[in-house]
Formats: sequence, structure tokens, C-alpha cells
Amino acid sequence: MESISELNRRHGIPNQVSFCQDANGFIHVDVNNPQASARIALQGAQLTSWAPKGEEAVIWLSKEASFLKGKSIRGGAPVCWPWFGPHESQGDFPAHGFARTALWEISGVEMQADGTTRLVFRLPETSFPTNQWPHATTLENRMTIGSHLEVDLVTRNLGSQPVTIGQALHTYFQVGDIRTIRLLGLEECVYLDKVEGGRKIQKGAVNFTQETDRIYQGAMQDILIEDPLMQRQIRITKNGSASTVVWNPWIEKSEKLGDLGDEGYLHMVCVENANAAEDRITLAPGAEHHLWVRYSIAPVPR
Ligand code: TA6
Repeated sequence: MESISELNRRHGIPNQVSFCQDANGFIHVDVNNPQASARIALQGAQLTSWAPKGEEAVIWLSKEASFLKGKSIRGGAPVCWPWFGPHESQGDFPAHGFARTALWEISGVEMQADGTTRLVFRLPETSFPTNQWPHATTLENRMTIGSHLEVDLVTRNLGSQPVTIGQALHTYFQVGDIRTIRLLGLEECVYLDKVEGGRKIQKGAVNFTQETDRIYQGAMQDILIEDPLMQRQIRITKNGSASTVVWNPWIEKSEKLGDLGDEGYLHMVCVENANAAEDRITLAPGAEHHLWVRYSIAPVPR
């Protein structure tokens, strides 16, 4: 792994992009451009902070998040790949795949003409555990940081056989109070209810009164997180994702998880662009798939 000074020499941009290492040896990329600030951990190429200038942080990070090598970070935008949830047959394989706890490399940083910063991370072949994933695939996480945030998760199949992957951008959004927000854009969608079981149809806006863990299927339109307390809407526009996962652990599950902090669940909601369950994708040899999303902020209409 390159040293911090080497990373800053090769990829740093004065007053805009810099690399630092914390006491646990975690390497972070800090972005500060005229439109926004952000932080990304090299482990998992995981965005852990994003705030457009003049806005409260849009991405939630637990106050109890532990930055320990090989351990998942509670919050931010974890990359779940090449499976979502528990592995279908190997109980000892990590939940949500190995990409989010693996060490990635940064392969490109550039200031864009529109004032945004583009960063490209790649998962090096050495980070693929062949016992868990004996396939010739590559994975890139391409981010554009500005007053909006774009993420493009690119999978390539370099092998001679088709390969099936499950994936998600498991993003935690900061909200004023989970009990007062609404999600718009999932109306009439079928979802798998992982708390109460079964398939249901979403009637009206999604609101939160208990543990909520759902995989919506076929939701292609934009989703709005309407937050009256923070007086804003977060718009989620996506492409290449047939599933949308909505999750809040609520009180009891939060206590079991132990790393959301006191009442942390009140201030987060996960809306995840995914290809999960029946929506997993099969890539033909030589094929490429893009899981793309854009987050943007608008004031709540009065
Ligand atoms: O995306 C929702 C979910 O699959 C929940 O079932 C819960 O397990 C959550 O992800 C968090 O998983 P993690 O492994 O990050 O604790």
C-alpha cells in the first residue's frame, strides 16, 4: 500500500483533495471543493461524509462507528458486493459480501470543469478472496463530489463464464427524526417485507413506526426523502438497479447491533439502490454493469 505522502504526491490536489491516516491506520480521502466537502475511507471505497456547501451533512455516520481494519463501518455508503445480505449457502462468508471491508486503491482523481471532483477507486485483484469468489471480475467505484453526489459502481466480467452478482449501495441518510419523514416514489411497488414476512404492495408514502426492512422490486422512478424537520428533500435518481432496499432498525435491533449510538436510529434511514433477491444480475463474459445513482438536495416545498 502506498504511503500517505506518496498518495498525496500522486493524487492530491492542493486545497481540494488530500489523504490522511488515522490512529487505526485507516486511510481517508478528504475532498473540499467550492460545492461540497466529503470524506471517503480507502477501506471499502466507502463514502463516510458528504455535505454540499451550506447544507447539513446528507450522509449519516454513527457516532459509534468503529474504523477497524476488516470490519464494516456503521454509516456512510457501504458497497455491498458481490452478494447482498447473507451468502446464499456459506454462512461463514461475510454479510453483504467482501467489498466493503476490503482495501481498495485509488486509481484517479480529477477536478472537473464544472467544479466537481471525480474520484475513481478500484478493488485490486489481491483483495478478492478466491475461496469466496473464484471469478475473474473487476470492480470500480466512480464518485463525483459536488452539490450533488454521483456514484457509479462498475462490475466487469473478464471470465469465460457468466457470473451472477447481488449488490447494493447501502447508503445511510441523515434525517431530522425518522418518525416524521416520508419516502415518496415507491407507491404501488411490490416489496419483500423482511420483518413481517411476505410480499406486499406499498400504499401511499413510506413512513416509519417500527423496524423496517424491505426490498422493493421494480422501483425505477426517483425516490424523495421528505424531511420536514431538516426542511429538505433528498432526491435519489438511479439507473441499473431493479431493487430498492429501505431499512431502519428501530429501537430493539439498534440495541442488538450496538454501534448506532444512543437513539442513532432516530436520525438515519437507509435507502439503498440494489440488485438483490430475484433481481440479482447475471453478467455474460466480457459484459459490464453500472449501478448508478445521484443524490441531490432541494428545500421542502412550503
Ligand atoms: O439493508 C438492510 C440490511 O440487509 C438489514 O437486514 C441489516 O442487516 C442491515 O442491512 C445492516 O447490515 P450490516 O451487516 O451492515 O449490519
